Amino acid sequence: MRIIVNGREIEIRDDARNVLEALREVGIEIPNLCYLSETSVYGACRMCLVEVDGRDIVTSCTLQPREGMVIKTHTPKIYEMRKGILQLLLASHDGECTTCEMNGKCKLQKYAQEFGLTTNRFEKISKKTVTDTSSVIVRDNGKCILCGDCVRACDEIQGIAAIDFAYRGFEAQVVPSFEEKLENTECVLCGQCVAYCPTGALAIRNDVDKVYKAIEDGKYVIGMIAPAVRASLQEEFGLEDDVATSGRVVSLLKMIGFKKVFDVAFAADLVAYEEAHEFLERVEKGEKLPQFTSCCPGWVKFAEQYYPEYISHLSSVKSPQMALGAIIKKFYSREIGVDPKDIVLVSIMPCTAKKFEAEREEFEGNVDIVLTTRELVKVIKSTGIDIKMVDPEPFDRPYGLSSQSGLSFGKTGGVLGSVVNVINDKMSVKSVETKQLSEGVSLTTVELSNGKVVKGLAVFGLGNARKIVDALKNGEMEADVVEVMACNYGCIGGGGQPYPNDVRTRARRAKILKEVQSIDVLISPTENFHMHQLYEKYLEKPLSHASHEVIHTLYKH
Ligand code: HC1
Ligand code: SF4
Repeated sequence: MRIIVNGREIEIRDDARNVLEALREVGIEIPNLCYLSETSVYGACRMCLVEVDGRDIVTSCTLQPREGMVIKTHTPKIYEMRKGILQLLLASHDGECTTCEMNGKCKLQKYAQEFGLTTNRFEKISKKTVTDTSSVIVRDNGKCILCGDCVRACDEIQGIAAIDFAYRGFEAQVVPSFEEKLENTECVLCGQCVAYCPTGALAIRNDVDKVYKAIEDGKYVIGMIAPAVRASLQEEFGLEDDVATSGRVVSLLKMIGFKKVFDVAFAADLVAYEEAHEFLERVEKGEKLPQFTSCCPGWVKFAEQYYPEYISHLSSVKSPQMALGAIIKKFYSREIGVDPKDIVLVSIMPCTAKKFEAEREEFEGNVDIVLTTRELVKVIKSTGIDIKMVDPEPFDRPYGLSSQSGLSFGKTGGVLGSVVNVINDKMSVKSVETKQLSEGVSLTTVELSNGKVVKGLAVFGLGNARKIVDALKNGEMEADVVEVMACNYGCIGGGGQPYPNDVRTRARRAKILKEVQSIDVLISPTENFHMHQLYEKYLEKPLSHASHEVIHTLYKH
């Protein structure tokens, strides 16, 4: 379809959702504060105004494009209107930018700069707002512009609706149910509301100071880095295609006092190996099927809340984060002769719910501090060291080796694919076929040589998970093993990843992770010889007593 935009003829997609989306795709970003391409259109902020056919001024997010339409995106009148909207928002905004998590990334701040708002024609009004700094997710409604992005992300993408608008008019605010602490509501701490918040009204608790305190106290500080972190960190340092960023981080963390840095992808190999054996045992016994993955803590809390009948179906293998933590504290401490109490284990994750996971009673003492990718960025930037100039160093042994499968945990389908790879190594497999059923749901069919078929589903987004689990419950769908990741596209879209966390950025992260994987010579978890050494030394074999004691758990809720 062709339309005329600012006097130029432009070709746009025929089935574009609206003018805002159509123009975004051809490089014209119309200012907006409440538009999310993955949720319903809200039309609240009124920033995305355009002039149509020389007459009406309307919101482009609600405007359907049609052939020959004549649009102006930036007239003097629209410029003034947008300025007025921004001034009104700023009049009731706390304006505490220097201490805001979103400083430099905030859309309101960006537009205030771009529209030259050094003064405000409206008087500053202070309103009573809620702040809660006690949770993993920190809320500061003084910065909220009531765009509703968080509300729609939680309701429409995650299918939870743990937060919503309360009160009316000037008193309106976004609050959790019954104004409780988020942890005490149905919130699963996935952080997707934070990822979509355009200002800093929602942020993640910052635990960086705890790391420096541990170093200062002379603790034996060990770092461990999640697979998805190496797909996103580059964005903050102009290193877009760098496959060695995690190696540079290993080196930098050593410079500031970390004694060792291990790879969580090593533990991902171990978890997949163990989970595959657990699955085959369940098939043999004909119990607790389908088996659900349990490495995503947001999904685990979701399953506990809404599907208690399936808790026993969750894999009892701890997540790679908690499994590696337990191994380091239990076995590695002996090897280095350090009391586990003197080890401080710092896990670096793309995920906000991982902070919550580390605080769960089931995993007490396994991991001490969890930093998100964004917190790691702060650590790196605050050193003043140019990460581009740092020579990459390999992860430390014995927990530094991983396969392509272990790395693939960082994006949707990775856990399922790794489990399938282990099954493939153990039994004779005739064919493996994966097909996309819908956005966020794929089906992998494994045909064994004995004629049996294993069906695996990979699901991302908890709204999708609810649909799939309901379908499994009602017998409308069948599966033997199900991977669920709470965030869009899996951990690469985690709530602790750098801003923005949009569709385009996630696609780029998936590509980088693939490139990082491609330089790995090991393909399947079974090939990870350091994992086998761990079995020889301590764990004996998959599902052994020792393995159950250290890297399995029982979800009690
Ligand atoms: Fe994930 Fe996992 S893949 S959950 O997304 O199983 O956070 O990256 O570290 O534990 O390995 C996150 C990522 C991560 C665990 C692994
Ligand atoms: Fe909803 Fe996730 Fe935000 Fe909790 S963290 S309010 S579940 S989007």
